[in-house]
Amino acid sequence: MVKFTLSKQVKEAINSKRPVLALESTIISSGMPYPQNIEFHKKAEQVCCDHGVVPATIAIIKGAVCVGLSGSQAKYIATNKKVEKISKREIGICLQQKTSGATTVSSTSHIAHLVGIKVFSTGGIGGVHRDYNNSLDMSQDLFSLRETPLIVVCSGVKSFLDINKTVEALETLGVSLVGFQTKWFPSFYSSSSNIKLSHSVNNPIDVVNIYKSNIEHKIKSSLLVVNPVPKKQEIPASEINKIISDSVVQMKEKMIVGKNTTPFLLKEIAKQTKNRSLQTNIVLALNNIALGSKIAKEL
Ligand code: PSU
Ligand code: MN
Repeated sequence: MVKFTLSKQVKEAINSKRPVLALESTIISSGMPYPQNIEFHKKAEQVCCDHGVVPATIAIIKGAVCVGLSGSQAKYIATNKKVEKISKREIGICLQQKTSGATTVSSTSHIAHLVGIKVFSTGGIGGVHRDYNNSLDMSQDLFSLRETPLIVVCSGVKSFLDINKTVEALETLGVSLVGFQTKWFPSFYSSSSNIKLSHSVNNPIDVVNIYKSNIEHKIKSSLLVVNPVPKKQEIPASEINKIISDSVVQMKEKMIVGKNTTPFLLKEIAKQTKNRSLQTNIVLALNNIALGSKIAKEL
């Protein structure tokens, strides 16, 4: 029998069927620097509470799968350098070695599904990397979306990925994709890309109805809801693209590969934009948490 360490709040909410929203911890440990990461985490929990939803941040702490973190556990994830970025394939390894891991979209969705949580909000999912033809780097997030029946709310994929290939991969893998009040696939820092979506919805009820219908029809993949960053806080593609290409060059020079690429690029882009990208990242993630909370309540 799998053991989970559920916080008291999360346990009570799941038992009494009150709304819960899953949150990942890699965005805290390697997606943002300290202290902005812990401030973000506190705001994230506050947004959930304001909507009457219980936040369930997922992480592995010293060999225990935690769903819902205490203040000190969150601080540990936000500050301890020993905390590794753990994808789905590393859950067992982390548990056996009794180490600590911050969960990505793939591991967070897997664990959320196991404990019966149905809605998960994050910043941007992983996707197909720009040099996929050479590196074969395609995030495990895409495969977990194929295998896990959740509603996942995000702002698309970071524009340092290959957005076209990622959107194709989502279709190939059978992930249901809808834009929230948009007809365009968002590109994380920017509210739009030049990729037109086939479907969009205007309110949380529509999302819930599509999800319920998928479940009734035994569809096992996720429903991915893409929610653009508010226009006021976006960084237009024209401004961010040059910075992204420069950061990708840096990454290649430093020979950064595999799971270190995403954390490196997020950091490098934040440095080059003097933290403007970090502010945008925080705004869009909180916006996704607000929408995820509304959807969780509607369910
Ligand atoms: N998006 C962000 N910040 C992040 C990530 C995504 O805004 O920190 C993390 C997520 O946890 C996502 C992971 O699952 O990056 C993808 O990593 P990779 O490309 O190595 O699969
Ligand atoms: Mn990868």
